[in-house]
Amino acid sequence: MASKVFKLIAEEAHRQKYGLEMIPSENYVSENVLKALGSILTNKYSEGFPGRRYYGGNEVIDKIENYAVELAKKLFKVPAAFVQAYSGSPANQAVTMAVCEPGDVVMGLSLSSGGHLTHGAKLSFSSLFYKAVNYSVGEDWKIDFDELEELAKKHKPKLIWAGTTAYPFKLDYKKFKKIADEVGATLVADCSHITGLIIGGVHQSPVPYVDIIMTTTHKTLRGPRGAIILVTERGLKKDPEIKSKIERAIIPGLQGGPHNHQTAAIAVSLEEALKPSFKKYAVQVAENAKILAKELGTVSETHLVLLSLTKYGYGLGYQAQYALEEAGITVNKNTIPGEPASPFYPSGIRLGTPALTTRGMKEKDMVKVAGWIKRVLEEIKGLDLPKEQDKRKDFLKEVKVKLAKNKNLKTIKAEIERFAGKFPVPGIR
Ligand code: DSN
Repeated sequence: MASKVFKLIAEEAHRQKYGLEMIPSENYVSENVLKALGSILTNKYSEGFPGRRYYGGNEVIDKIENYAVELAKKLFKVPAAFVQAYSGSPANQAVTMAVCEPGDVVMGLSLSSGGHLTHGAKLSFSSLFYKAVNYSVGEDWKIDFDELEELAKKHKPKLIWAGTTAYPFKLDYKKFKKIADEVGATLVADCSHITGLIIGGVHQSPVPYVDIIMTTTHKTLRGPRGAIILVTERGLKKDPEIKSKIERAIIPGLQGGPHNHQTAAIAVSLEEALKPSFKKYAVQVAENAKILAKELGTVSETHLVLLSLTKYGYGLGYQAQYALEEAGITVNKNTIPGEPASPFYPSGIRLGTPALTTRGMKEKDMVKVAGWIKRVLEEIKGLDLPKEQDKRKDFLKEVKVKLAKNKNLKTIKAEIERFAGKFPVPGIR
């Protein structure tokens, strides 16, 4: 009897094909990436690095990892690359361990300004084991470099993160470099969200400005879940030991055997990212986001749109996420800078174009998508978050039930299914 899991995978495939995947950190990988990921390489243990493994039988695995490393170095034009980190958060942990001693100061963009948990957020290792200092965005939603400089001079960080997860503007690495140089900090770019855009030439490369780069491989880069750590010439000059420090942080510091099937799939996705067609894809991702943002009344210089819902009411992030999901559009609720409601019940949504662009959607399709989103958002008017904290949980439960019965959302869902079904998804028939 076939495993129950395959029935569930078929169910998820239907959702992925007939809905609009708009979480900006998600994408659809190619059939070849899927093949490598589902390969027999998962059977092998390979603690260590190529030529220096603890177990035997790693001749082929060594070739695969060396190939992935070479491709990463070529794609990003850097002298060193590491491909074993299981995903972005462990990779950031490895970088922090390589650069800092416990208790050292690390600085990153605050979570509520669009930063990442691992850049010094409360409850993350990055603030539990290190002294975290957060900088933020100003009223224009852009990074406040005056504040960043002031904080850096005061706290003398060992490491400064230049990276974001919910930030619709380009990053100015030159400004980060100036501040990092002033205080002697190691500058690390977390490009996870925008790596594809950097490869496509839409965003400037951080390579000339930073010491280390971390990128996940599954967002705009369109590979399997995973991460790559890169060291620049500047980084090697700053600390000639940095390569072995990163290796030691990965194993024995944090991980055991690498996921060889994942390494192979990363290599396949890097081969794809080196092709001219990938550049075209990345440019289209940004063009689509620009149009989508404009149609929704905001701006984007990236692959994502951070949409404030305050014009529709108070604390509507959850309600919008639920309503959009009922209509077949997947986004995530998100805080907006200066969040007027609460970090747990935020006032915005975050949505993006990488996955839709992979399916072949273009500007005219984004206008249609924005139209559906606006129609859905009309349905959450009047569903404002209660000001009384103890009423919020039950209120949102009731909202969910109500939205599941909403006829207008069902009509929109049927329209979206007809539309989305025409666009192919790799690996889904
Ligand atoms: N979860 C990722 C994102 O959605 O941006 C960050 O780790």
